[in-house]
Amino acid sequence: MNPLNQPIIDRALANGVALEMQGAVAVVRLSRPAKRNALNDGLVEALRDVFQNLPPEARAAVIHGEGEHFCAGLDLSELKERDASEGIHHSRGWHVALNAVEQGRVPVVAALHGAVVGGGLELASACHIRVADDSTFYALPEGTRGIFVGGGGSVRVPKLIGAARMTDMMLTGRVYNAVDGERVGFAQYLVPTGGALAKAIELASRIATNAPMTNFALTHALPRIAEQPADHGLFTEALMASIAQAAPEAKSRVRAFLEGKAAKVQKAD
Ligand code: 1HE
Repeated sequence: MNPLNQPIIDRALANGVALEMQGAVAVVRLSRPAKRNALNDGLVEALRDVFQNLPPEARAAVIHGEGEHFCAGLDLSELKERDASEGIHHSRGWHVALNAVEQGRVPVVAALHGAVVGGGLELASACHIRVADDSTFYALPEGTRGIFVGGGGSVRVPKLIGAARMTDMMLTGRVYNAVDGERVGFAQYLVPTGGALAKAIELASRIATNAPMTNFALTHALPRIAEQPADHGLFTEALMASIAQAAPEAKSRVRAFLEGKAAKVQKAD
């Protein structure tokens, strides 16, 4: 840990976000269980600060929630009488924090259980991989509370499940259970109740062994390429591919395979 970052990490903890290193994996915990990890302003700022100041040794991160739920979304007790201008800045503050998760230095795996609702689902959607256990449920109660998503949900959630399903969730209050949530694309992994954190750490530990340039390409280049017109995307892909291939780590990994020293791709179970 860079000692200069310690005051930032201590302040984040006071605001409900704990950071612990497990090898090269930064394990970030939403730690406000009495309020179901509802995201108040202090907690959103703490998330931003932690992801902007991860220790240099971090090569991947996991985010999970303490208690019975991942996250109950926006802290509704802070939903004051904001005017339009204040509302814009509040939403933009969430965007900065969740961009710090999505566009930070390392891939982030979310370990989900219980409620993943409202802003909690927006946070989960900003992660690169989602592991859900059987207790997980997904909802966007903003629709029934007379508000709209403001933490990037209208950009990120349709990328996972499509705009039609998100519209349905918000218009009708539909809640997806863990099995259907994996089927529609919220989570890439579904594990028995209580198993999400261990699985997420296992995946993050594996991700941490990738060449850093590969992880960068997947978290920073791929999302942009996917949104570019095909011709621009192919051009960007060629640039990214050449940069990744040129890295000494790529050359040594390819050489190891050709010399029979690296693992083959195994048939899936
Ligand atoms: C809260 C919040 C919260 C719980 N803000 N205090 N999000 C929602 O509309 C979801 C609201 N929460 C719930 O539906 C339920 O709390 C849960 C399904 C998540 C969990 O139920 P349960 O039975 O385990 O807990 P609980 O008894 O409802 O809540 C425990 C305490 O947490 C209680 O406070 P207490 O002082 O009475 O003990 C609750 O009031 C409190 N609590 N959730 C404030 N969300 C950037 S825009 C994003 C917009 C949104 O996210 S809107 C969706 C908001």
